[in-house]
Amino acid sequence: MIKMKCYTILVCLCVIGNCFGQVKAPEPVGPTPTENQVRWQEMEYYAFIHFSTNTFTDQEWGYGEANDAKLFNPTNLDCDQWARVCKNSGMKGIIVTAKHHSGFCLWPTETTEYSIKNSPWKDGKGDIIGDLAKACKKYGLKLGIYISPWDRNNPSYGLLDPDGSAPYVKNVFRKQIEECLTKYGDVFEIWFDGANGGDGYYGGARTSRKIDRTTYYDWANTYKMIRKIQPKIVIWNDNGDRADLRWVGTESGYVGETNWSLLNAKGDVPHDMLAHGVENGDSWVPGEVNTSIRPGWFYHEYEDNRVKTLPELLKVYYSSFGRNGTMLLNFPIDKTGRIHKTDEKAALELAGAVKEAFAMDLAKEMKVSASNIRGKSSEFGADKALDGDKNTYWATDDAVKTASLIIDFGAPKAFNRFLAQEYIQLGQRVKSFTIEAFVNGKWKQLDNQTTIGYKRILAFPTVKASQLRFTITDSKASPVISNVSVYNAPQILEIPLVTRAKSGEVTITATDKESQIFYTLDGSMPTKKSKLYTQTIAAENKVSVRAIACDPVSGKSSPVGEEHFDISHKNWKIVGIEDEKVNNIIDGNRNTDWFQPQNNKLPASIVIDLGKQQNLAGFKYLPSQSRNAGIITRYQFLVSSDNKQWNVADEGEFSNIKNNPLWQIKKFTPVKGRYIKLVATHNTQENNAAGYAEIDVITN
Ligand code: FUL
Repeated sequence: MIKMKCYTILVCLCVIGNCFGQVKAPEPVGPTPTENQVRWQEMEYYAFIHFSTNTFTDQEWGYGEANDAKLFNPTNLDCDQWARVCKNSGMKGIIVTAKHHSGFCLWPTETTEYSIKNSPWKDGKGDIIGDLAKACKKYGLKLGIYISPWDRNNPSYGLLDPDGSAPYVKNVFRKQIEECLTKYGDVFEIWFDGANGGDGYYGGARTSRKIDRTTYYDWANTYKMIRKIQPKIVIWNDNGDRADLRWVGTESGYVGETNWSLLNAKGDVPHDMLAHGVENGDSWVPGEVNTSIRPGWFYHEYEDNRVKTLPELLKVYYSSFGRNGTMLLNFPIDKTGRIHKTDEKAALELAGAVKEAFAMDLAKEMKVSASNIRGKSSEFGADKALDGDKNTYWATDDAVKTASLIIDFGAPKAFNRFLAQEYIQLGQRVKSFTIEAFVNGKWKQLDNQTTIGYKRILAFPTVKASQLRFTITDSKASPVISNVSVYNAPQILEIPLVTRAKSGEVTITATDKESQIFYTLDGSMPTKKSKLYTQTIAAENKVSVRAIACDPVSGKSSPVGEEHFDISHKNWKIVGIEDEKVNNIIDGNRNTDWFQPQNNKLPASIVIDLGKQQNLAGFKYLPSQSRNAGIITRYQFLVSSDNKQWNVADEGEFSNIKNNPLWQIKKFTPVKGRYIKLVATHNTQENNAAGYAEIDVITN
C-alpha cells in the first residue's frame, strides 16, 4: 500500500514538474567542445593574412636567405586597411603569418636578426604585429597568430643538444610564441603549419635539415606554455599532438559533407579523417577550412586576374560554413602592404551575396510541429528550433533517436536553402537526415544528408511548397536541434568556362545551357552589348578572353569569366615520346593528363618543339588534376634553339604544390628558343612518378 502511495506521489511530482518544465535536459553524448572551441566556432568566418619576404621575392616558400630581409619594404603598409576590408567582409578575426617558413619575423623579436628590425621598412623600427593588433582592436576583430614551426633561416633549426633537447624549440620557437602571446593582447587562435620541408639557408649555409615533426617540437610542453599565457586561445596544429582544431586535408576550400567534429586523441590522422572527422572519436577536434582568395597564399602580380569569383567563393562558403566547419579565407598582402583592390571587391561581393541569400528566414514564427517532444515539455518544444535563440533547442525523449519537424508556411512559399544547427554543447548526435517539401498533396524529397554539427546549410533548386519536413533518420542519441531556418536565395549564375584547344580554337561554355554568352577579346569587360557567342573563336596568338553568361528570363548576368592565353600550341610537338596520349599535356584541357612510364626514374624530361623561335620569359606547369600522384616539387627548365645545345633558364621548387596542386607559374630572364625541356627532379612522394595536366610558356 505504501509503495503504491509513493509511486502515486512520484507520478504526481513528475506531472507537476512537467507542468512547470522540470523535465531534465538531455545528458551530453560523447566528447563536447570546450568554451574556447564554442567561442571559436561561433566566429564562423575570419581572415588569413600572408605577408613576408616572399611578397617581395615572388615566392610561396622563402628559402630563408639573409638578403631577403633587405627587400622587405612595403611602400604604403596599412593594417587599418586590412582590418577595414575584413570587417566589411563580415569576418570576425585575422590570423597573420607572424613568421612563415622563411623564418622572417614581422615583429622586432629578440630571437633572431632575420626580422623587420633589419629591413628598410620604417628603418627597422616597425612592428607589424603591433600595428595589426591595434587595427583589430579598432575594428572589433580578434587577432590570431601563425608561427611556422619550420624555420629555413635559423642556424639551430633541426639540431639537438647532447641531452636530446632542441635548442631551436627552447630558445627560439617557444620564445617567439611567448613574445607574440604576451605583447599584443588577446590572441584567439595560434596556427602551427605542418610544412617541414628540409632545405634552406640555416645560419646562412644552403643545407637540408630533416626533423620528426611529431616529436621535435615537444608539443605537450609547448601547448602547456601557450595555454598558461592565453587561457582563451584555440590551437591549430597539423604536426603532432592533437590540438583544439584540425586541418580538413585540402586547401581547395571544402570539408567533407559528412563532417564529425571528432577525432581520436592518439594515432595517425589520414586524409579521410581530416575531411570527415571520426564518428566515434574520443576528442572534440572540429575542422577549419582554409583557402586563399587567389591560387597562391602570397601575392603574385600574375594572379591579379585569378582571384576567386563570386560563384567560387560561394562554393567555399557552403562547403565550409555549411558543413560544420569555419571559413578561414586568405588575403595575400601586396607589395605596397595592402589588400589588393580586386581581392577586396571579391570579398565584399561575397558578403553582399551571403547577406542577400540569408536576409529573410521564411521559417521564423511559422507554425511548427514535432513527432516527439522531450517530456512533452514546452522547454524543448519544436518552436525552440525557430526562436532564434542559440541556447534553446528542440529535444526528443531519450529513447527517441529519429524524429521529424514540420514547418507550415501557411501558403506556398518559394525556397532553396535549408539551415540546421545542433546544440553542440551536448555533443554532436545526428548521423543522417532528410528534408522534404509538401508539393501537390505529397511529400517530395529535396535532399538526404548525414551530419549537421554546429551548422549545416543545404542548397537545392528552388521549390514552392506550403510545408517543409525535416526528418532526423538516424542519430547517436536523442536529437538536440537549436536552430532550423529556411531561405530563398537569389540565383547566382556560374561564370562561363573559357578554354582553348591545341588548334587555337577558343570555346566558351555556360553551366546553364539556357544562358546567352557575351564576350570580348580585347581585355575589356563584357556586357550584353558585347559579341554574342555562337561558335568557337580562332585565336592562335596571345589573347585575353572575358565572358559573361546571361539568363534571358531573369536578365541576371554572371560574374566575368576570363582566360589570358599566350601563344597557341597549334604547331607544338612533344619530342621523343611515342605515346599519343602525351599530347594531353599541350591540349589546353586541364582535365586530361599524362604520366611518365612507370619504369622511368626521376629525373624525367618532357621536350617540346614550339615550331619556331620564341622570346621566352617563363613557363607554367599544372600537375594532374585527377590523381594525387606525380606532382613535381623540384625542377629544371631548359631552352634550346636546336634541341642539342641546352641552357638552364630556371630551376627550383614548386613550393606548397602538395597542398595546392594548381598552376605553378615561373618567370625567368627572357631567352630566345624553339625547344623547351621541363626536367622533373623530385616529386611530393619522393618516388619516380611525374605527371602533367598541362605545360605552357610565357612569352614577352
Ligand atoms: C601551408 C603552407 O606551406 C603555405 O605556405 C600556407 O602558409 C598554408 C596556409 O599552409 O602548409
